[in-house]
Amino acid sequence: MRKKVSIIGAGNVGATTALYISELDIADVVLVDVVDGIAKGKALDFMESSPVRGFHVNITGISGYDEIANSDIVVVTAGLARKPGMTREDLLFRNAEIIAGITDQIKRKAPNCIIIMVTNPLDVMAYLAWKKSGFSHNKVIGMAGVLDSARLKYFISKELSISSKDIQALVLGGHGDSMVPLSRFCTVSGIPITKLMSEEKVNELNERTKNAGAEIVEFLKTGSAYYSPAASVAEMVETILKSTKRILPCGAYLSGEYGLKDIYIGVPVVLGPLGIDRVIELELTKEELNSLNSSAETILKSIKLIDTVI
Ligand code: TXD
Repeated sequence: MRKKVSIIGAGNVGATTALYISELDIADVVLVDVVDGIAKGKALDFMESSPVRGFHVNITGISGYDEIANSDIVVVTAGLARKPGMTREDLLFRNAEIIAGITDQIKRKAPNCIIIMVTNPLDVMAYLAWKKSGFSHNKVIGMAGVLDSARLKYFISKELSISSKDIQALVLGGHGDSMVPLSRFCTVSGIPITKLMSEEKVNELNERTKNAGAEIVEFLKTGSAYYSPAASVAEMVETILKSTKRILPCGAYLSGEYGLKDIYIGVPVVLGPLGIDRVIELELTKEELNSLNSSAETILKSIKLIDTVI
């Protein structure tokens, strides 16, 4: 029996994730979108590329939830983007309603799956999905750290004119302005990054990483990044399905680690076949811990705001 990954939301991130996962040839993919025909049309289009691209898994597109039954993983990318005149809080409420509804469906139709949350505001939506689903917290995971770290790795590779393959970079905290890139843990083939570039350059690349999402939005005007987010989701899916137990930065539930409780936030975890195997707790400096705490404060504030939906 092939593994099954369902993706809720067949927009930019959802559809591209479906494509990357299919090309890995590791799981059948079910693509769901509330807009009738979108998922079906894209799925059929992908399948028609299979003879050329050489994958054998099946991609199905639907507008209901029956087909997500028995999914090993459900990736949630559905939601709204901020429109002109809409505040971040408006967006928070609208997406919270959408995610609450979707989580209900997941709970009913795929009660044994692992949920990977992608919708923004990421850490808050991951918390909401965990709470609403009643799943154990190791089975609800947020995707952000893999993307943020990938962006930092790319900037470092460009700066040093070297392969990004040998770069290890770690970004913690919430997904957004408050993320915490940890240059102390950033290495190139074991060489600390600070031995290869000046502190100013490190800071500059950290800042660019924090603004990387906004940098893309500024170019695209009508949407946000999707190739790199989708690639990051696919990496998490592959890690889970192949049981490789890699350490990846993910949105994880904390119950005391880093001095934080009852929150989802980006930290390094061992990602196993059952979801988050364990959270890796690093010893942080006072300054790093302060940044993580202020990131956590922002997330906790938003969680409080959607109390009624939860
Ligand atoms: O690092 C990260 N976590 C992120 C998060 C990186 C990139 C994008 N990030 C967030 O993902 C972004 O802020 C959004 O909240 C989601 C999805 O972004 P995307 O760019 O894919 O948005 P689109 O193209 O607008 O697609 C959203 C789709 C669209 O087709 C809607 O019709 C659908 O979601 N949608 C739904 N599908 C199913 N069920 C419901 N209820 C629903 N509501 C909307």
